[in-house]
Amino acid sequence: MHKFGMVALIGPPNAGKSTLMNQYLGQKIAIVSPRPQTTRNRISGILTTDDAQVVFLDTPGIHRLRGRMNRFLLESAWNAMATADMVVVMLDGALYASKPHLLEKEIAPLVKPVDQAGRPVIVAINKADRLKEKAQLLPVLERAAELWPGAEIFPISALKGKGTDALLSKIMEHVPDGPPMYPEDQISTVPLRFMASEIIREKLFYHLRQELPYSTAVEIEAWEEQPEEDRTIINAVIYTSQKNHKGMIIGKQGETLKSVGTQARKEIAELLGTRVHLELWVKVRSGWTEDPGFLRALGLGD
Ligand SMILES: Nc1nc2c(ncn2[C@@H]2O[C@H](COP(=O)(O)OP(=O)(O)OP(=O)(O)O)[C@@H](O)[C@H]2O)c(=O)[nH]1
Ligand SMILES: [Mg+2]
Repeated sequence: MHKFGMVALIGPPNAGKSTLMNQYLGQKIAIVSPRPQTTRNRISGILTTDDAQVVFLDTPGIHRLRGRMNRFLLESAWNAMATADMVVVMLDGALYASKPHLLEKEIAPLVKPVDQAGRPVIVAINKADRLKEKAQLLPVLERAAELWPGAEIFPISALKGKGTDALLSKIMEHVPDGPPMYPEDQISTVPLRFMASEIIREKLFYHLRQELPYSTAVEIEAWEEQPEEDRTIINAVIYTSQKNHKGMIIGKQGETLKSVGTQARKEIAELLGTRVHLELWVKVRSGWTEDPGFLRALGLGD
């Protein structure tokens, strides 16, 4: 017998959803940062074993922010749940162990939609490695058990890969029978161009302070493969919605943009297995976070 199914990873921003998916796939498919609202698209990661194929759907963190882009982000998380055979709800256990009042606030927007989706639920309480005493997780475990009665609950560390095997075994129990949908060496349905733009966006999260990364979007403008040179030429535009952010993204004497470019180029080269020539431009595009056409061009929403 062979199994095939889709698993939606849902949870508040910064819970570790993308980290868990990368951990299962053994490589970075989804970008990760220490700041909330890193993921903006639904990103698939395909795990193929001898007798099963599981498609993880990583989703944007669920929050209550306003604005069109945020509505698009929520939409893609809810659509992932509707598509999936089951849902893994991920919570930052370490955060709620130290700040219990945040638990209710952060889970409030997701409880009802998860119930309404009517899919089997497993709860992963993440970042257990941050706690000296596992007992500190008890209040979080108890609340999760109240909210999702009957759901299996797993304390894990997505980062260190602790408890993740047990979680995967339980996920597999819920995966229906079915033939594989993808070739065994395919690891995502996300195109390489998009992955490259995400790598650039990730570097912006690490190099820019405060709200700056949230005003940015990255679009690949040109992509030329030159196999005889073992080289890929990529031109990318970093859009910002704020005029006064442009200079900060470029940095003094272009330093910030240069570091972003250097780090992104190295990682994109690893991804493509060729040398990469990366050119970055920064452009102001006022109001892009409210422009549905542009948001769709970035692949946001479904
Ligand atoms: N200590 C520790 N840190 C973790 C763990 N899992 C994730 N992190 C860190 O938590 C931060 C957020 O991780 P992400 O995987 O980007 O979280 P996310 O849920 O995808 O966040 P959004 O995309 O914003 O919704 C990163 O700095 C991760 O390295 C864990 O198990 N232990
Ligand atoms: Mg993420």
